[in-house]
This record gives sequence, C-alpha cells and structure tokens, in this order.
Amino acid sequence: MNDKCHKRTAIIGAGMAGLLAAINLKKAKREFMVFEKADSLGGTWRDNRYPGLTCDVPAHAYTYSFAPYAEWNAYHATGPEIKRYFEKVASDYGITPFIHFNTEITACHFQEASANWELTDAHGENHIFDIVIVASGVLHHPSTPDITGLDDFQGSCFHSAQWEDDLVLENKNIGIIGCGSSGIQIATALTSVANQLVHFQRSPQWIMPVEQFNYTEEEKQDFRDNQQLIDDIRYDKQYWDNIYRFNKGIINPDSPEMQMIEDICRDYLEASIQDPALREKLRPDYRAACKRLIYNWQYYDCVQNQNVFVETGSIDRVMASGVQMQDGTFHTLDILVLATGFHADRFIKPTSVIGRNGLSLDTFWSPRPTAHYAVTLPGFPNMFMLNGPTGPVGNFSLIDIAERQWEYIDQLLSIIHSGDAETVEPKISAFEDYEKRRIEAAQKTIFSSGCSSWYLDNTGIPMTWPWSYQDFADAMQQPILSEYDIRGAS
Ligand code: NA7
Repeated sequence: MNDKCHKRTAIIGAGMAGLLAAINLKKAKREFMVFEKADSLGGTWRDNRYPGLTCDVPAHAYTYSFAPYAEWNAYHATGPEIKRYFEKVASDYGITPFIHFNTEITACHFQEASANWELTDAHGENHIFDIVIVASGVLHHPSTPDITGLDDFQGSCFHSAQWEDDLVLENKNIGIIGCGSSGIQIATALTSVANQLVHFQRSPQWIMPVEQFNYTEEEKQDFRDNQQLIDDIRYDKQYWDNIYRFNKGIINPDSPEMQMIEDICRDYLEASIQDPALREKLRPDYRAACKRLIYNWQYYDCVQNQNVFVETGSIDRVMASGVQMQDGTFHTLDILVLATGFHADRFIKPTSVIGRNGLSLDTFWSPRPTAHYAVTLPGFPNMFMLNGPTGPVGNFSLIDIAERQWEYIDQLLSIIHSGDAETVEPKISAFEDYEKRRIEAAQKTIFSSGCSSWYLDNTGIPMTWPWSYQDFADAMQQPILSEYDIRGAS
C-alpha cells in the first residue's frame, strides 16, 4: 500500500457498533483507533445496569453473525451477559488494545486543505484522521423529568441508566417513574424484593407477550458442539416471520399484520389482568406499536401482586420522604427510580462537528437529525454513521442493522483506500430526495398514528426507516455511486 492510500480511521465509541467497525478494519489490515469516553466498553450494556435488564431480541439473534455464542443462559439474555459477550468478542478479535478509554472526543473538524479530520479529545489532544466512523450510540443521554422537588428527596433517586450499585432494595418502598421498556423491566424485577412498589404511569404501554426460558448445560454443550443449532435459532422461521409481520404493520397501520399485532396485545391484556379497574388503567388509548412495543413475559403477573400499585394520577411534587400527588395522595418512598428515557435525538452531540465550508452538524441537523440512508452526511466527507438517525427501529436486532450498514460503508471506504478518491460524501440533491421520500413515508407509519415517543423528532416526524426491512437490506447491499460526490481521484 503506498502512502497516498494509507488512510487512518477514527472510530468514536466502543459499543456494539464501534467494535463491529474495529473488527472489520482490523481484518482488512486498516490503521484505526477507537475512542471511548468511558473506562470500559459495551455502550448501552455498560451504562444500563438496572435489575431486570434484558434484551428483547432473542440472545442468539443478538450476536454478531461472525461470532456466535453458545453460552447464553436464556432465550432472552440479561444485560450483564451481553456486556460480557462484547468484552469477550473484543478480546478474541484483539480489539481491546486499540481502544483509548476515558477519551471523549469533543470536536471533529474537517480540514479543507488537507482533506482530513482533526479530532480533539477531552484532554485537549488533537488527532488527525482521514476517515471517521461515528458509532456513538443512540440512547445514551438520560432524560430526567422536570418534576418539582426532585432534589429534595432524601432517599436514593437516580436515572435508570445511572443505577446505584450496591443499593439495598430488599423491603424498601420503591417508586419507579416511567413505563417504557426500562421502567417495565425494573418494576418486574423489583416486585419480589420491594416492600411496596409504586409504578408511576403517565401513559400505559401495549405489551407483546414473548417467551422466555433458560438453556440447560446440556443444551449449551450442544450449541458448542454444533453451530447449526445456534443458526437454527438465529434464523428461526417463526422469529423472522414475526419480524416481517411487525415490519409490515409498522409501515402500513391499516394492514392485517398490524391488526394481528393489536389483537395479540389486546388479548394479552384482557387475559392477563383480572381486576377490571387495573385492566383499564393499563389499557393504552393509542395504537399498539405507536410507541416502541414492549416485549415482556412477566409484567402483567407482577403488577397484580399485593405490594404493587400502579399510580396513574399526576405528580405534584417530590418531597423529602416521597411523592405528593395532585389528588392529595402521598407515596412514602426510600428509593425513586427515574425510568424516564433518553434524549434520543442527540447521537454524537454534544461533540462539535464541523464539516466542509464550516457547516456544523447542529445546523445540518436543524430541525431534525438525519443522514443519507442513515449512514452518510452531505458536507461531512468521509464521515460514516452506524446506527445513526433514520435507520430501522422497532424491535429489530441493532447488530444485524449495523452489520448491514457496515457492508454499505465498507464499499465506500474501499474507494478511499484504493486511492481512487480522497473524499466521499453524498450529493445534497441525492440526500434531499432521500429525506423528502423518507419523511413522506414516515408520516404514514404507525409511529405517526398519534402518541408521543422517543421515535419522534421535535417536529413530530418519526426519525426512522419507514420502508420495509427488505428495502433496507437491499439499500445497504450497494451504495448508488451516482448519489455520491467522490473527489480527489488520482
Ligand atoms: P422510554 O421508552 O422513552 O420511556 C420513558 C418513560 O418515562 C415513558 O413511560 C414516559 O411516559 C415516562 N416519562 C418521561 N418523562 C416523564 C415525566 N416527566 N413524568 C412521568 N413520566 C415520564 O425510555 P426507556 O428507557 O424505558 O426505553 C428506551 C429504550 O431503551 C427502549 O425503547 C428500548 O429500545 C431500550 P410517556 O410515555 O411519555 O407518557
């Protein structure tokens, strides 16, 4: 490889997507560095440590395609297990030494003259790279509620993604604000240990029942001996039928597939909750899958326990010893968990990203975060996003999505590495066409059917891939090079 073609790549983030990029670059013998703001890898699986944390994608489908794993303890894996999996993969593929921990990238500025990127880290050091892979994750900026008196609470109060380790939970009075996946999983896990558990519910959620079972040691041995058994689960027809049904329902809310999803969720509620008053409390007034559908197998059982109360009233304020409701009810609490979600529209922010001609990402992302086919950004040459804005959402394996995105990115990288181009970025016209079509389609999806959720940008448009999963797979198979501005060809 001559010097002209010797390109250096920065990967921002050592979570699932950053590791994927690093493994692929290492295999291709490319020079790269991984910058990670925290002191360990794993991204969302490092940050989230709450009791009950479980991935809603079956474990064998939530692995890299090239790194199957025989050791999963159950059909749906827990957070700590998944974190261990990523640590193992990073170690097996020799990636860990390439990761610069405790090194947050605070600025990425494109240098017009040299056609490369200057990255500045939080220690004030500058680094020059030709290519930047943004793998900084989606749900990593906790959103704390604007509730009066939160600071007055004398017990433990923290966001679900900032769990206080070593906290004694047994026989405590615990309040959980929020009924997204996090709040539902935490409530499910804590019912059996809490003295009283109050689940503060602003909006109820539809729940899709899923199965959960443990793998025996014999089964794990079978997985070790015969990888086909793992593939049978990963590519299980019923699982993929469900995925495709779900996808069809998302993009066509009037479809029989969405009707079936609604029927399943409604029937599950009807059949599970005995007390009619509680059943009505838990019945959403919006369509199933409008908010991210909860996949769960225990919440409805737990919520009917004597020590659980679903509070649907409005919170007036938090006081030293608990939560005061507007109707005068007071809940005395030792622990208050804020399972109130994330600022899902920030992605790499607050890092300052300045592309060509001084274009800032803040400007480009006004009014909404977006990217060409969720991967590239006009005006930001040689910058590529994994799990960036407008990618598929909705109970799919983000690993599978990132792997497909990598296929697309890798073909663009090859042009740069071959020396055929210095920079690659989408043409603004191609991007605008994509974005126009995407917004039109997104407004027809179930996510636009009348509810609030983290899928929506601040103008109310879903920040999602609005077409079929197959369309996504097809789009990622090969970039349309006529949509790209490829400069500096030798
Ligand atoms: P979500 O899904 O964004 O859920 C946040 C929950 O917090 C939701 O029930 C909100 O109610 C509730 N919330 C937010 N602010 C308040 C205030 N101020 N008062 C009361 N309730 C509030 O976040 P999760 O962490 O559960 O899940 C995020 C994703 O992580 C999940 O989809 C998976 O992909 C993994 P609302 O519905 O807005 O009325």
